[in-house]
Amino acid sequence: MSLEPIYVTRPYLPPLSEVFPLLEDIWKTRVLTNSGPFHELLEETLCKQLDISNISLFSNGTLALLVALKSLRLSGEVITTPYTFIATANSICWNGLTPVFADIDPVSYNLDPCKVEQRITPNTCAVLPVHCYGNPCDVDKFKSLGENYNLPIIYDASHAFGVNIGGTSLLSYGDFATLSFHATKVFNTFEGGAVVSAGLSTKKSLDRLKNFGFVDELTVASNGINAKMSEFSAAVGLCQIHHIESCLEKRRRIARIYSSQFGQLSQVRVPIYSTNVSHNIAYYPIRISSHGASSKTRDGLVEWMRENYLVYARRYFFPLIYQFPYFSSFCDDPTSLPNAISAASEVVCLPIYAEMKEDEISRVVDSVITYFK
Ligand code: T4K
Repeated sequence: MSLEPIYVTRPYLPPLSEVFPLLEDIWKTRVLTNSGPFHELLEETLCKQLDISNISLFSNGTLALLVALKSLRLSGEVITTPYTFIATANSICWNGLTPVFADIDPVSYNLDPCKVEQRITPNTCAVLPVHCYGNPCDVDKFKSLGENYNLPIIYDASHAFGVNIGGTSLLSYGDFATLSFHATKVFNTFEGGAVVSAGLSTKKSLDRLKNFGFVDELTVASNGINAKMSEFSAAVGLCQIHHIESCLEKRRRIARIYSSQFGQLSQVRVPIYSTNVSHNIAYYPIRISSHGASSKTRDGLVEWMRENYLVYARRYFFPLIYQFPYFSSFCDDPTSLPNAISAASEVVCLPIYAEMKEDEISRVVDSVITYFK
């Protein structure tokens, strides 16, 4: 019997029987977009679910980030991480801003606030950390940094849906926290995203910006864009939300299995999960140390898994942002980024998703263990 491939993720989909009634409503009312009833209900539902006060839905996570930055009317340099998905840096450049890369912490893979501080100059206008893999940044240090230097902190929280720290939503930190609801995320609306903002007036300004800048039918007050979420995506989101807790629990269970199996391999470092944080296990990154005499490497493992087990683990995040040709001119000194450079060459994300079957979990486990035998 031929093996089915196992990909790094597989989107959760609610039962179609739960989606159909909402689609029937859309077909009946013909309200397809422009802040329709499902859009409004999803905003309300997410505020309750995520324990936040203000959320604005977007058509994807990239536009959420782009518009959040735009709303601050910034000019100058934004300090960010080189160890992220390309959309983080793209959104900075699309705003006519200059990305400046600071190094990450070698354990959390998140932007290191001390390294950020070293890169602050009079040109710095904001800091954009990413809660990488859903692991919280050092939010207290970033808060002090923002206050001390009078800089807005915009979190790219694309991976951090549903994460709490000390019982508080991680999304409540920063001037903004942006989310992605892409198919590959813990919570998906096919394509989608959101911005969590601290105050209602900020939310209103984001809502105007994502709707061409319209204040009312006859007034355009800002250089807006179309970044609205459709009623279809909002309806899908409303159906997903009922299943999110069970999806998160299933992910945590798989992470426990992986950690117990791979924790014994001397060359493999498994993620460290803090008891103070309710993790969403958006990704399961392992780190393959390339020190010593072993010929086993991260890239060797990725190839082994693909060739022998049809398991498609992914090298998130390799290459680093400044290693893409367009961004190379934004990094004058790669030697200042040693932690990011070694993470990019040693980390691989293993397949993890709520509906992973037992034989799929076993196949991933076997594929890693046999490589290191
Ligand atoms: N900031 C950060 C930190 C991000 O990670 C992202 C997105 C963003 C901002 C921007 O948010 P969005 O604008 O995307 O909402 C994926 C995603 O496309 C991207 O959303 C995500 N980060 C990034 C980390 O990963 P790829 O190129 O790895 O996706 P792809 O198409 O190779 O998908 C991975 C696997 O998932 C496939 O092998 C199979 C499975 N899959 C994928 C899709 C799209 C499915 O089973 N069904 C699907 O529909 O970028």
